[in-house]
Amino acid sequence: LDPQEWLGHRSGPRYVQLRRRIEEAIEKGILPPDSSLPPEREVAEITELSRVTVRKAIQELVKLGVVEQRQGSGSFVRAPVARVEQSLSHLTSFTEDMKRRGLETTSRWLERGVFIPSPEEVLTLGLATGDSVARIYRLREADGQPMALERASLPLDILPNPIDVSRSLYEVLEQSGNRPVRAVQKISAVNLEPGDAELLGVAEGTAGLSIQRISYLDSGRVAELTKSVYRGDAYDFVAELRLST
Ligand code: 16G
Repeated sequence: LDPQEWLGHRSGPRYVQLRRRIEEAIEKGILPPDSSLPPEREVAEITELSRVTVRKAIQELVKLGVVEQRQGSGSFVRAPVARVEQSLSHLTSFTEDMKRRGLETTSRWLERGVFIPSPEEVLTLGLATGDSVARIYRLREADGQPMALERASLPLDILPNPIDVSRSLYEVLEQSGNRPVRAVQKISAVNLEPGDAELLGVAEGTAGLSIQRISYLDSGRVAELTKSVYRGDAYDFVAELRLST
């Protein structure tokens, strides 16, 4: 490859030019999903760029979620994400939703324990002065692919031992007779913040869906306040509408 062909007609810093060139190769299918990028040294030779520049370009692609680095075996083009259609008419758990699609749920734990509640938690969960709150904060994955970040808060008498939740929160609630039967959900558009984007494996500023769910027990009491961020590139939320009579 002629270095001019890589860089000749482009502007901007050289690592950005190289990054764009690699992005183009991916878009055109020259570098298909799951294929490996040539080693840094080789790219440097072909392009006549320094290895520092090549490394910087690849690091940018990693940050953008286009490329992933696998320990010991180099950089690979990430396979595009599969979109999931999620019904808004049923009160189901993430584990149930993924299971129905034949996908396995895993969670990366970011926080799980008993905390002093925020004013919002006190108000929404109807806590009394001095009450603590159970919090579970997880990155939810489907077949290993990050899908959503979920921050759930529950009154302690509904979830006395947050540590009991090793897989499904709703399963634990079900076992103690505290499975919510109704929920109100609010969905808003967001641009993912850098930390959240990194956890979800997408580029900073990517579109996301922020979802707040407040769920209720049969008694009418609030069981759960969950604030989630779903990947905008992975989810379609679908609701069925009927003519009101
Ligand atoms: C869903 C719910 C979340 C609930 C979780 C329980 C939304 C936006 N969120 O992801 O409120 O806490 O399911 O899932 O639908 P689990 O039983 O698999 O832990």
